Amino acid sequence: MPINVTRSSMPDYEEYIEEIKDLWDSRWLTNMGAKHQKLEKNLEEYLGAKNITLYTNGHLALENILEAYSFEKGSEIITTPFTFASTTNAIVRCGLIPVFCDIKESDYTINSDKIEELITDKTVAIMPVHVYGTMCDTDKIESIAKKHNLKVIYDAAHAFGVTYKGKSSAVYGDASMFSFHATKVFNTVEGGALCYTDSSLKEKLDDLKNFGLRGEEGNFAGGNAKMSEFHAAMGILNLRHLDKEIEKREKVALKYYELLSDIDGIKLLKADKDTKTNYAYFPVLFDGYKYTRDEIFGKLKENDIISRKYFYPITSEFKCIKDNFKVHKTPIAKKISENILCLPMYADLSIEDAEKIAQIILN
Ligand code: T4K
Repeated sequence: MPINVTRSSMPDYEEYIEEIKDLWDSRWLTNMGAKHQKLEKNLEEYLGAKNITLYTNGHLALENILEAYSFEKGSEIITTPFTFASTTNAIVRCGLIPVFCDIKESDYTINSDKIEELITDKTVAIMPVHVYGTMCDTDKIESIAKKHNLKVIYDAAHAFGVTYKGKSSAVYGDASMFSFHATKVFNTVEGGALCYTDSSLKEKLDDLKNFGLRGEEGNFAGGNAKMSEFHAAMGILNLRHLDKEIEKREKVALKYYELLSDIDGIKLLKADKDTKTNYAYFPVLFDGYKYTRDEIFGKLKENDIISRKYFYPITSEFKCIKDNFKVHKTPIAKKISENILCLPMYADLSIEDAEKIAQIILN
């Protein structure tokens, strides 16, 4: 069995069977059933979020929040190209224009010092990404947004369970999207959620994910992005075990830090003092190391260890983006993207395997 970049966390088989047993009595399998409601409530408590709406995946959650704000088509959203395709695609698929801002070399999140120069009279929102679970410069971003009357929608796909300055990642900005995909720290197989400050959006978001219907009335042409009861059941159980899973991830991270810190040409990402991280990913930057990122990737692969180049290339270099939009140069994002590698990181990764991975990189 290869060692993959991640491995889904799952509850015990018996625990899951016990949790879904009652679905065979109720035959209520989807459409905001009892488990959906329970998971929403449990998440609200866990995250300390004021409003939460569950989704079939994180991507549709992003599209729905953009739709919920009813931005005029052709409006501009300032965002980062150092992210998964989903962030940029959500903007484009909603008929909006992505405006790419460079990232910081220190933690790979959007460079808030470069946002203001990108604002035009068409700008309606900023969509930064808490990449790898590292929180963005929320104070600065939100003060710029306030000054220019813009929304802040965080792509918090990686930041579930992270706290920043003592508060949950879910409470920053106007809205945050979490991904509950199988590869995430907390998963519902596929799934996602929006947390948002404006309670009046609740009805709209509930309707957007349910064809735009309210009773018999079709108020607008919504889609279908509902989370099923089987997925919600997975979430209820995975949430129960989440803190333990994060503790186990921390042990793996500490081993990597021990073996790979202070090596010439290797840079590790470390949470700052204000952030309690979830150890979602373990990115390593090879900048002037004796081997390139691609050589390390290949060497690990020869040993059946599948690391990943998250996020290469930057999304602004995708054909569908560069052929259709004006793309600002983002040299830091480009450089990081060409030199970064995410090492295997998951709760059940053994310390021996983490040591083996580090030794391959060092030798
Ligand atoms: N914004 C950001 C910043 C994101 O990173 C993402 C998703 C989104 C938005 C959108 O959220 P979702 O709509 O997905 O909820 C994966 C995930 O599919 C994707 O969710 C994630 N980001 C992205 C960073 O990674 P791939 O194509 O790299 O996944 P894949 O299938 O190669 O899997 C990676 C490894 O994970 C496998 O080698 C083994 C392990 N794995 C995978 C699956 C599918 C498991 O252990 N279990 C599984 O079921 O995209």
